[in-house]
Amino acid sequence: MSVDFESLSGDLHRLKDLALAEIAKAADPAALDQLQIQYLGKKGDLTAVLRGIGALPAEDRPRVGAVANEIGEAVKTALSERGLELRSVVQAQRLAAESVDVTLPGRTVPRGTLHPIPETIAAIAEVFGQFGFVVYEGPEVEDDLTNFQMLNIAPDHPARDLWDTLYVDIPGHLLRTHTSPGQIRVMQSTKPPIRALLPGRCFRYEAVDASHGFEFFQVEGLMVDEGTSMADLKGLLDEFAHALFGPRKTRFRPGYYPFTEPSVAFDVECVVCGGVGCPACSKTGWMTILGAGMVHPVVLQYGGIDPERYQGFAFGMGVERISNLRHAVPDLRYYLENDLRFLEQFR
Ligand code: 2U9
Repeated sequence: MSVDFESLSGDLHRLKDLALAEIAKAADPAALDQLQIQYLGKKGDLTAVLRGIGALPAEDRPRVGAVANEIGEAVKTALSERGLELRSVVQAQRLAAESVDVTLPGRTVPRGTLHPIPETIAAIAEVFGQFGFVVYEGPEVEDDLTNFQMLNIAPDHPARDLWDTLYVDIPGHLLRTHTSPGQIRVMQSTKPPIRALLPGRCFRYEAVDASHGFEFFQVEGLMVDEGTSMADLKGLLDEFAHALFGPRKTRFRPGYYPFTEPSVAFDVECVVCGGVGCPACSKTGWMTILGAGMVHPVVLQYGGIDPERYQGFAFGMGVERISNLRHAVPDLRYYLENDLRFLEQFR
C-alpha cells in the first residue's frame, strides 16, 4: 500500500482522536500512566505510525513530523490535564475521608455507676461509720443454732418452718434468714464495747412479688456497752433518719421480736407527703424504715456477754425498702434483673 502524506496524517489524526477520547475516560492515575506508555512510549502507537515516515517523499517528511509533534503535544497536554483532574479527585476523596473536625466535642467514656443496693448500703454505713460502727461480714450459709436458737427464736417459731426458710443439704444448715447470726459471731469474738454493722444478702422461702423476694439485703446494727440505753438508740436512729431523709419527725412504736426486749418499730414522717397522709404512707403520714430494740439478755449470753454488766441495742432494716424510699423504685424485682434501662437511672 502506498504511503503518502494524506494517509499518514489521517492515521495520526485518528490516533489523536482515539487517544484524547481514552484519556478523557481514564478512571484513575494508573490508567493514565498506561495510556502514556500506550501512545507516547518507545513502543507506543504514535511511534508505530511514525515508522512509516521513512517511506514518504523527502519533501513531505517535515510536514508529517510537524503534525506528529502537534499531536504528541496535544496528547501530553491531555494526559497532564486529566492527571491533574484525577489527582485532585483523589485528594478531595482523601480530604473527605481523613479530615478531622477538631471542633467536635471529645468522645465521652461511659462511666459506670454503683448498683442501688450496694450504693444504699454504702450510704447507710457512711452514717453509722461516723458513730464508730464497724462493718463486719458473716456467712450466708448458717447453722440453725446461730440463725435461730441463739437469737432466742423458739424451736416451734414459724420463722423456722420450711415455708419460710431455705434449708441446704448440710444437716442443720440453711441460708440465713437475716444477718443477725453474724452479730452473734461478732459478740463471740469481740469484747465490749461493740459497735458492729452487718450488711448482707439474706434468704427466705417466699413467693416473689413487688415487695417480697426469696433473696434480699439487710443491714443490722449492734451496740453493746455498759449502760447502753433506748435513749442512745433513739438518738442514733434520729441522726440516721435525718442523714438519709432530711430533717423530719421520727417516732418509736411498740413492736415484738424474740431477740430484743423491748422492741420497737422506728417510723419517720412520710418521705412523699411529709406527714400529711398519702397513698405512699396509707394516709398515716408515717413510714416505718426499720425495727430495733434492746438485745434480749439470752442473746447477750449466747454471745458470751454478761447481761448484768453490759446492755446492748440492735436494729435491722431492709436495704430494698430504704432504696425504694430514696429512689421511688416500685418493685424490688428490678434490683435483681440486671436491666440496664433500670440501672442506668442511678448515675
Ligand atoms: C442480735 C440481736 C438483735 C436485729 C433487729 C429488727 C429489729 C428488724 C427487720 C427489719 C426489716 C428485718 O429486713 S427486715 O425484714 N428487722 O426489725 N432487727 S432488731 O436485732 C438483733 C440482731 C442481732 C445479736
